Amino acid sequence: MENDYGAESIVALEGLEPVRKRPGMFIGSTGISGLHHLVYEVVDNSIDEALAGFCRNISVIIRKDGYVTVVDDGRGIPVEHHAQHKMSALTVALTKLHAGGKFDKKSYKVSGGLHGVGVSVVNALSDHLVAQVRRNGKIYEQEFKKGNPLSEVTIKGDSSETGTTVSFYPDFSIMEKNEFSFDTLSQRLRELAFLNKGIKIKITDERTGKEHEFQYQGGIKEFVTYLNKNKESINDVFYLEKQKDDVAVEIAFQYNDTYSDIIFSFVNNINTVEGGTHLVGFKSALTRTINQYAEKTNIAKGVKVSSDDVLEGLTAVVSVKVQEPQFEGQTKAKLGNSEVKGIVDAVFSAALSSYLEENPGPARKMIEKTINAAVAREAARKARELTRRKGALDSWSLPGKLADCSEKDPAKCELYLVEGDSAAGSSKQGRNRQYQAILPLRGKILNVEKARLNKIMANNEVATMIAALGAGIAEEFNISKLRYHKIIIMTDADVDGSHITTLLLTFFYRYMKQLIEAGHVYLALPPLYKIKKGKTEKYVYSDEEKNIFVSQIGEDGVSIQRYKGLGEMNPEQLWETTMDPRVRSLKKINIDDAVEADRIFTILMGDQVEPRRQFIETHAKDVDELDV
Ligand code: 0RA
Repeated sequence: MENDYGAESIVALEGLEPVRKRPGMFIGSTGISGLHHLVYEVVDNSIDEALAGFCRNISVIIRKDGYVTVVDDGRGIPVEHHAQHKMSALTVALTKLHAGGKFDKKSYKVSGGLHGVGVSVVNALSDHLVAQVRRNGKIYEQEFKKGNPLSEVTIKGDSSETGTTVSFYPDFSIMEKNEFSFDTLSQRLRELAFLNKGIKIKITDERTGKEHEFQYQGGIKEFVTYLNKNKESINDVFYLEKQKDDVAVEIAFQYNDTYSDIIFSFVNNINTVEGGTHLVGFKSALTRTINQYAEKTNIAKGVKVSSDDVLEGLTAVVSVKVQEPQFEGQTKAKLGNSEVKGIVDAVFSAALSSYLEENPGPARKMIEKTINAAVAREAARKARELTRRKGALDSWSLPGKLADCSEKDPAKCELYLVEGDSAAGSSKQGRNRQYQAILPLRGKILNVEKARLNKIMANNEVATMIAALGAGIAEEFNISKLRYHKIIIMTDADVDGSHITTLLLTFFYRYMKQLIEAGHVYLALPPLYKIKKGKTEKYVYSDEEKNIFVSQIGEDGVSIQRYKGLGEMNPEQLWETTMDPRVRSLKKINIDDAVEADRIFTILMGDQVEPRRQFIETHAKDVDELDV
């Protein structure tokens, strides 16, 4: 069956019987989608007339009596005598298969529904159809029943306008249900209005009084704006329209701050849901051009952006118009023409690289977005690899540095992230092994080559931490796998300590945001002073507390020791002051803390020198040891 359905055999066909015999072959189905297809088929003819430059307005009316009417203000279907068929050209157009377009070889027929079969198919599947043509100052009309003329073409009156009106009532002995959907038709008409800029398309539902009118001077550029409407966008919409070797290429795209992509591709106004050569050309040009620019401007800093990375947050519409499209794939919705790949690639990469050159600001934002995607993806890969390398995260296969707890219920477990090996040693001895686990963090992780987050991820301690938490990272983060419900950052109360805290919070915020949102992250608050008098010892956590205590016991013979670092406390002291749930105080981190940490991190680690200088100046008194 599929083999009969070549262009040649259709051209050879004359009458409309085959359409009524095998409607599915011509309109896909006799169900609801086939029913809507009838409307699109008529509209497509009007769109063609518009693309030829002769029609500006198209109106679709769903009528109460079950008819659908399509009105356009094109030149009107020719009514003149057709020499070969010895009848009016209008009759030929409506009663012969594939007659449309044959009148006018110059016209660039690009639209046409999935099957592109013409208005005669609609006639064949209509119980009643009225075609009215306004042309030559006259109004002509011809009526049909199940595809057969009920009358000659007759002159009904005078008109100074031109155009075509087709009203049809589907033949429900063939079509299944009379259920024209306003929403379905409206959506496709909106799409057609985006795809064919400037054309005004109106749809009216006389059953309900609903009405939509679409007209987009910006074409698919406005389509992208529409698709990104409720999203935070990263750049203005890029737009390209160019013709090369008979292929018209139109591309619009814009990044938003989400992680998923929306790409619509079209060939001759048909949505190619299976993609094809035009989409391949688009994606490869996008990836290559972004990489080239990122490398040249040194924004990439060695990060290579993959084709997946450039898709993150991308909203794009790729529309091509091709003289002889070859459709392939399961649903014939994939473009096969191989030449189109090179054409789209060439025109798009040229235009995109000039755009990037000419708009360094937006270019930078776009590139950074894709680089962030690449970094996150790489981090996720490393975390996966690490997890795989360590085997399942059972206690015996956990990272060696981790002193795990014996409790298995995550809700009862705590993980202390401890700055420095000596403090980690004390806390390992002082802890309650039942439910407290200790992971040492080397003091200088923040300064790893002026750490960018991606480098930090490669840092062994951080990788170990990801493995110990057990919940993965970035888009693969799964909070239900979290092994500890309290993650407690324990650092010295000095500049290095607060840097490590900033780094960890930034890291959690960017790659494990849910951890913070769910309230799993805490700061340990070690004491600031130890006050000693005779045999009495007291740890205090603030200057106020210190002053109060000293004036209770009197100043004589009192020694006040300021703790410089956790390492100065012995295991018992660490337990008594900082880790024992009965006495310790913890600060629960909320998202605002994390946002602030992220901001500080960006200032400290970012490429912009000026804000960093300002930050350091402002905070000079607290950051005398700063090493950036
Ligand atoms: C063939 C030739 C010409 C116009 C059309 C078809 C035409 C078909 C439809 C179907 C719905 N609306 C339409 N509008 C135009 C051009 C004839 C000329 O040269 O004037």
